[in-house]
Amino acid sequence: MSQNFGHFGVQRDRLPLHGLKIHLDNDPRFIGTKFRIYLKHSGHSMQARHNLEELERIATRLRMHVVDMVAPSGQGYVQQGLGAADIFTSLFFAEATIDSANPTWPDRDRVFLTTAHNTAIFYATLAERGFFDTEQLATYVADGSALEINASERMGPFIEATCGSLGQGLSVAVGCALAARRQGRASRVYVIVGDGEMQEGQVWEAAMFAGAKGLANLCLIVDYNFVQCEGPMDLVMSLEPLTDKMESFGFACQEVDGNDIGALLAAYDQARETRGKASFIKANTLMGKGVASLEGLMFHQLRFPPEVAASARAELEAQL
Ligand SMILES: Cc1ncc(C[n+]2csc(CCOP(=O)(O)OP(=O)(O)O)c2C)c(N)n1
Ligand SMILES: [Mg+2]
Repeated sequence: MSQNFGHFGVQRDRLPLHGLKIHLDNDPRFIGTKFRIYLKHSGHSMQARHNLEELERIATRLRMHVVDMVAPSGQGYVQQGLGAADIFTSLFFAEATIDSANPTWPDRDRVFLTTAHNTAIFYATLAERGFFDTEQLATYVADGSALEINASERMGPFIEATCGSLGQGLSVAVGCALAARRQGRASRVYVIVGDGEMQEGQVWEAAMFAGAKGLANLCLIVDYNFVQCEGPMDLVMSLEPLTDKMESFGFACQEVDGNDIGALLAAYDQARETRGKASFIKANTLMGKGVASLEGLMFHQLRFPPEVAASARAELEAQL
């Protein structure tokens, strides 16, 4: 049976995920039953610390929110939200030092989502992390709602920058990283950029600056889901060899399975320990991750009829 999900797309069944699996049981950073003991900025109480299984449950909950939020409009950024849930979970619930009670705390880490259209997962994450009430998620993209399709600073100070115009967010983030370094702050700056967005010229200008200045407090993560508006990356305009390019710009590069929370955490660890260089993480994500019937369907905007949403919801719920 074939389901018509959208106006453009291909089934992604054989595209390789160049994932680097980390076997947590053998990883000295994890103890016993995969508990992550990790203290950053010595003794901060702001960081949510969870074990890996708990983080995976959080990611599933976030995916359920994505389904619930997009379902009423029958179309939207389902595939990107499901695919990026592990990046958001690992950053907001483990890596980034942020305080939902004090979102403008100057020494916080900054997390920028420059693909500002990927809001279902972004808002779900912020709400679950305590920045606003999860009940508000039900208003997503409704007329008059603060939860607009593109995240903007209008929503609150926890949105670090308005980034709907693709390509601009990294420049803002680089400026923040430079300012933090000049001010002697421990803050780190994390930036999630889209693979399609990486084609924007301004991204490379900002990357050149970050590389030249050795911004070691900057961690650029590309959500490499292989899709941009017009179709698969390789058919529109390939970025490859991306890590070689970023390396030549002065970045310390890693490539990970962006749906493996343990691998993402290990990559952040390595980035944090890197001296004198900005970090680049190519996080390969699978569109629709977590819902078998949607995995690998490469649609920029997925048509999402109620029956598909209901079965996706049930499938995710069973994973909790
Ligand atoms: C400068 C600019 N050009 C075009 C758009 C319209 N647009 C919104 S999303 C998108 C595709 C982005 O692809 P990608 O960065 O791979 O993000 P994904 O949806 O795959 O996460 C485009 C072209 C925009 N928002 N900004
Ligand atoms: Mg993409």
